[in-house]
Amino acid sequence: MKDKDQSGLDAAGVLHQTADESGEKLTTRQGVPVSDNQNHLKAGARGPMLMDDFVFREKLFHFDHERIPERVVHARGYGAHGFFETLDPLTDVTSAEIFRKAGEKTPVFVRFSTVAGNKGSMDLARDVRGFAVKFYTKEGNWDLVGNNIPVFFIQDAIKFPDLIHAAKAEPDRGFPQAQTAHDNFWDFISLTPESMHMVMWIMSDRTIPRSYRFMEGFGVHTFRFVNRAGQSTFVKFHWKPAGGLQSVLWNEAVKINGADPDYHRRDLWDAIGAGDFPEWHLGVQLFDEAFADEFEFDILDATKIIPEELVPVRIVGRLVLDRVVDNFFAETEQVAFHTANIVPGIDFTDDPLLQGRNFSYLDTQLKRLGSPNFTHIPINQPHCPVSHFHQDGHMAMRNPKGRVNYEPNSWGAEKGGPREDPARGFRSWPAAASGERGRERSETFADHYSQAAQFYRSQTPIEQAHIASALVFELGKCEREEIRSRMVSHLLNIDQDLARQVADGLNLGLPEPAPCAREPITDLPASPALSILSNGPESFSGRKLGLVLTEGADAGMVSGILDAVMDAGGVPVLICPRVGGVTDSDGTLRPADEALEGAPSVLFDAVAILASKEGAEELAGNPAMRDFLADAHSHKKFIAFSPDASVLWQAAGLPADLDSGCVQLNGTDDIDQFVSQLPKLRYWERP
Ligand code: HDE
Repeated sequence: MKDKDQSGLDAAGVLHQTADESGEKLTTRQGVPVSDNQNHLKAGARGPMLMDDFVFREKLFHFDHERIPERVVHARGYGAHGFFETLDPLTDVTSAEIFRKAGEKTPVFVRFSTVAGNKGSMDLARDVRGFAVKFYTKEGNWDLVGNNIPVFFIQDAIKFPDLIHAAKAEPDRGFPQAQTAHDNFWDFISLTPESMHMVMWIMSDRTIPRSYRFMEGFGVHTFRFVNRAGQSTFVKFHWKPAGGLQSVLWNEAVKINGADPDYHRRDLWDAIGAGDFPEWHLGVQLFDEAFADEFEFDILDATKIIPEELVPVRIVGRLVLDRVVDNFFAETEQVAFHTANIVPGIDFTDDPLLQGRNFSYLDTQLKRLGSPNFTHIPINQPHCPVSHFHQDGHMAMRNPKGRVNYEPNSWGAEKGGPREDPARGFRSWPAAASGERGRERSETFADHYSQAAQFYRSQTPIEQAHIASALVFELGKCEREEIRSRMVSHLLNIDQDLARQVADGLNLGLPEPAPCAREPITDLPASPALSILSNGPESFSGRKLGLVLTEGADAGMVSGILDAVMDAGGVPVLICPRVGGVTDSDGTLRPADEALEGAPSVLFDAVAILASKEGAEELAGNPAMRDFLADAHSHKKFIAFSPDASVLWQAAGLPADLDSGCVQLNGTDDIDQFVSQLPKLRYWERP
């Protein structure tokens, strides 16, 4: 990029141009042109360094300080820009500007993350995903700092450091990285019955999403809306992905982490780059004090949901991500979310988790970003006017102008600086607060199993089986048997069958059920909204087909399948034995997107293999191809193949009799038959 104005001088000869780090000439940070960026200043070509090499010292000094502390949780994340569009105004329940007018668009920045792993950990760890949204509204920044799971492990924020210590790497050995499959985590959890509902969610496929684009988000806590008349309504926030829900299988997750540790961030980057903008609907569950009083659970308890079947989710807007970051550090790393960033019309409740979060986020930003002036960093700056009397501090980019830096003052409206706005300034909802001071947990928080059981009952049998095997896997990694057994004692209060399966898988006898602080409610109705498989996509849109091609592949079939998949909204990825590509039967060069070795089938939602006779024989001898097919088959993917490619079945050790999820392409009708099945994503009937 060129300097905008080489001189930067105005008519009076005053320099106004600020450094924008985008000139053509290499300079120091002081703007001094650099003559040689390859060699430091020496006394003779083979001599010692000279101390007056300020160019070298400044360069190394800055490099030495490049790292800032990573987030203590949610360190690994990826962000993008976009907008929120109000579809259904909410003026009846909130005065928030953002919900005032249909069609109103508000800029947003969203950061998705895993929780436990460090910044360099892999994307497909079994973990909760953060779903943090910063709305740059006309009345200040509103941050909805949510997760992809609507409940949490603990009920009181004072337990958070213990939970996170237990989940992260064990302190003596510094591992395991980004996984909960170890003694410390399950020790803590098995001693914390309030976690049991969350345990069902984290052992489900919710924690191994196929893409950020295909997962839900939740504000988790009950918040408050306040309207212009000063009336309050409780609200829970939901993000619903337009592309439907989708997760990977555990065996895929393990392999994807090796094949592409950046699977989720690459997916977001690619989708936005291709103009296939990820989209979610914002839904709200609205309810009043009367509902709160009659609901079986406490609406302030973040380990509970309010089933959608009980309080429907009203869709009020849409979120579209349409721009990737220009600079990962400047935006994704430096963005600072805070639950206490709320705007007039939105307020907190006394949820004891939310109350604690309201302290933690500001505190952690100071440590991480190094100065209370992190609101001056562009990604954190509100897009509306900001005027106050805060001043100074490290890295202050802007200070109040003029003589007056206090309030009240008598300098008059013009010179005296900003004034309070009693009409529209933020006012806390005047909730009555009383009670004796004490460290207590409300009795209304005491039921830890009913909703865990409801969640389990709401899953399809396939999903229930995944929960059981995830528990067996995770607990199987615990060295101490009493921890495994203590967990099974909790499962007995959730579902007898599940407990038995897990005990069996762990080769354990059944323990006594854990004591219950309150007798569970056993007849809560199943909630279909909680299942991923019941809420999948309606089309193949945004999904990937891995298409393996060999030299001499049938040109008509290649074009036919590419067209059909793209018509279905899918993204075909051409995979060839070598990266340069192949020439099809018509002599057309088909450049490869990926070489076979680098594109295992776990990276795709469905696969197809179009091979000539010779090509198929060569593929049959390639271990990467045999794994490709065997994995696609065992992961229950839809598979299409040209007749010559049928030799691969035997090479991959697969049964000769094919189910209808495996389609031999003899003609274009077969392509249609194959593509029409793709929205189902997996052929679950395959054993
Ligand atoms: Fe957080 N959490 N959290 N959390 N959280 C942080 O703030 C904390 C909780 C969530 O992409 C930290 O800036 C406490 C629930 C997300 O930058 C920290 C408690 C939910 C992100 C913090 C919770 C979340 C964070 C670390 C228990 C879902 C990443 C870095 C009361 C509703 C935001 C930072 C991003 C990050 C504290 C529990 C979501 C330490 C004390 C529940 C998405 O302040």
